[in-house]
Amino acid sequence: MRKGIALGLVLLILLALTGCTGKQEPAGDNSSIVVGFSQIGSESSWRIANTVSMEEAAKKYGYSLMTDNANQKQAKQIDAIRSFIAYRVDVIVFSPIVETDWDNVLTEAKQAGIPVILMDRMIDTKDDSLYTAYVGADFYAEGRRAGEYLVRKADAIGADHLRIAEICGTTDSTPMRERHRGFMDVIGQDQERFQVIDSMDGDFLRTKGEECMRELLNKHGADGIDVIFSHNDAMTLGALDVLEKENALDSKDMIVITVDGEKEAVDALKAGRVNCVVQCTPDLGPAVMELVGELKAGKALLKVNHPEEGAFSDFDDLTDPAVEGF
Ligand code: GZL
Repeated sequence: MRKGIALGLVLLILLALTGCTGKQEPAGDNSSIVVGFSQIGSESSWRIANTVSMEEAAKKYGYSLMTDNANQKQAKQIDAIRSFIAYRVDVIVFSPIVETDWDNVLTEAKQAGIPVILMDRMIDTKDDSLYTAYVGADFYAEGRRAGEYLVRKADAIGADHLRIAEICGTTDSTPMRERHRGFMDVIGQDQERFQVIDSMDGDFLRTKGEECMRELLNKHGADGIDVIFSHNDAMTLGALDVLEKENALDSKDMIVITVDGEKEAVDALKAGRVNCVVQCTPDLGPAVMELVGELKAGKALLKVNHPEEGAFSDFDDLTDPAVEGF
């Protein structure tokens, strides 16, 4: 009898020392909760602000955040997700650079019992059990807001035919596909009045926005373009640099519509260089970390979680302090 008690005591002490008493539920200390985060890169001010949002929110919740920067390469994101699986993180969060080719690695995460939260962009999959929730913009609504602004502007200036040049984000990314679709669903109602004369891939990069604008001016001339619809501020600011360097706006006004809402773009709106800024908030960290907490508490998550967003334009009182960028 005595030997049995002694053996049990030794076992208990060993288990306590090695922590093998099963998963410790965090009692106020959340540092045991590890979040693996695969970020696309740092291609724009939006992306940089988004990374800061995730890091600050993880710190506020007390979670350990393992961040990997994929430098715009899907293969690096897949490698990062596999390393998170090997490390056995509690939750994987990632922003898919493009929508396709995620099923294999997300099946591995599912088989490992690690929940996945999509942040910012969606994936194209037939099996939506591969992710637990999506936190990010309704890009289709953003595209519609851009189109609705243009219709309002055309009415205000009495334009009956506007030639539109589109500078697109990363091909096959959710924001590129859905901003385009939403915009076209609005302006496509009146194809006489609104004609998209060209659409180029600027990959959400300021440098490529410059390249696209130079090519558009070479192909169509400033007099051949009435509207620029650019899928993010970085490309828009690059395009504006070229328009101003080429003095292309001396001969005419161009209607410029951009998406994101970074400070430099809102300042350009206030300075009359841009006509409409559709908001896309990068501050998704708090919503993501809230869902991590709910997951760990065993709660069911809402599958799709959109932030509140709007738009600023030259129809607004731009002296209103609410008109500000991130
Ligand atoms: C949108 C985000 C896009 C931004 C770009 O949620 O995915 O990627 O619009 C960023 O600025 O590069």
